[in-house]
Amino acid sequence: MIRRRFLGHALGVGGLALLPGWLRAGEMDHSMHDMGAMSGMDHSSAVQPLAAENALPGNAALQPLPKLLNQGSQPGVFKAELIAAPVAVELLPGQPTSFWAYNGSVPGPLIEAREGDRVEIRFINRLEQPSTIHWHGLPVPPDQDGNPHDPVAPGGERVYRFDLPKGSAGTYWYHPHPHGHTAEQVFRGLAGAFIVRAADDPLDNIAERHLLISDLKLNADGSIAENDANDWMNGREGQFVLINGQHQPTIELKTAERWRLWNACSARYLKLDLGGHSFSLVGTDGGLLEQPQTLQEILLAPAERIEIIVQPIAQQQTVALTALTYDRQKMGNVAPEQVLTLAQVTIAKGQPTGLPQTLRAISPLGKSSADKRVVFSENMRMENGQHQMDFLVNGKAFDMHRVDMRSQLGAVELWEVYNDSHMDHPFHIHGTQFQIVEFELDGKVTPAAFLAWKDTVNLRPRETVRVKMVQSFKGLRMFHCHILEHENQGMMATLEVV
Ligand SMILES: [Cu+2]
Repeated sequence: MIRRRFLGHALGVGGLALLPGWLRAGEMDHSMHDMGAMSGMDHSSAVQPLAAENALPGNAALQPLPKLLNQGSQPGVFKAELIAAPVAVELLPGQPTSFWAYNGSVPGPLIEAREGDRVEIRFINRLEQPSTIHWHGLPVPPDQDGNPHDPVAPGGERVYRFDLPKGSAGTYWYHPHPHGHTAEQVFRGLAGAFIVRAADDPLDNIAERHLLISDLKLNADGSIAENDANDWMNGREGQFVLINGQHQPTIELKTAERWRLWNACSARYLKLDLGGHSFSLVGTDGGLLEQPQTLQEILLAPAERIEIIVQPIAQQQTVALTALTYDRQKMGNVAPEQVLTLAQVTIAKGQPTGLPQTLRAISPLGKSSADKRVVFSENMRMENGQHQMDFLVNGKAFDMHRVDMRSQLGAVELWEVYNDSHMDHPFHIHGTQFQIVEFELDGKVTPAAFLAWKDTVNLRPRETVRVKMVQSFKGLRMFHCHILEHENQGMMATLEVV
């Protein structure tokens, strides 16, 4: 019934029960596809038993992300095709899992382009739902940025075109953003990494490794679990956390390495720890910091990215890369947080590589010409005798046909975002990078520790963050909570840049 091509196997990399990015599969036939295409908004779906937590093996060497090949022949143009379609992958023996994938790969292929490049990606939608591609974090014109207003119909296609300006080098990603289907399309496998490189990268002498972290909620029969009521309330977390599609892989670090990490989970927070070893934070969502920052752990909220330098140590040691417990104040009767092992890392004995004191200059955004206030809130109400949660921005659920705010093209604005709820929510805005000015919680104001470019920032319950930003294209921009179940249920609003 299911045709499969295991390219990874042909390349001599074994282990069918893994889900590495290089493992591609043929399309599924339609009967399976229809089963997988049930609406993710159905809160009353029959609950199936989940696969056991030891059902996926680990301990295979971490594979690099597959790359999207540039099919363009002109210098300075990155031209390629992304096809969203169902694929079947055998994670559990004899029980194939139907993912939705870009070019048959979970996660999708890595796009690597350079500052100054023009990007032209033909997107072909072979799903049975409308979809779009949103270029998360990149300064892409609104009509090219996969807004829910611009769906690509099932069976349809379009070309996304945009330029990568100087200064845009950084660690981005791409994922669907259609109205009402974003959470489901991402948790079924549609997300990929996008790196923009600078001509003059001060760290380009250091070997690079990519860790795209995603989350998988798998039923015992191999199907991807539907969201249950708890997932819709707190955001979905699976029993498996994957790196580049692999469960608990191994990493061998022989010399200093520059790691780019993506939190591509729907809702899981990752408080990353490397066996207590310190590392240098060198970049955030929108590229390099001014100076490296030495850290021992860092919280990566959904959609955030970082670049870190991991160095050899005095004696070789194997340590776990873990997600430490972090209480994001989930509601209801939920399991206590647990430390999660993400990977085993063998760090070689050796001398650390010196890092430049200055990575680049970041100019602080100047005086704001307009102030905006955004309030995230939740509201519990009864509907047909059942509890129903609303997730709101400034008291309203998302309406695609309403403009919620307007900004002037090119104006520096100060945005005050307040989380008036009991749960953490990560704030994300499209089309630009912002600078965090300060946080405020319980009357205590904490200035940002250093200048950095960000497009996503976490808010604790009752916390305020103040950020400065500029929008550089006219048109509609979305801003929303990046717990995708919350976004899906209305914690999103529309900014019109005029
Ligand atoms: Cu949220």
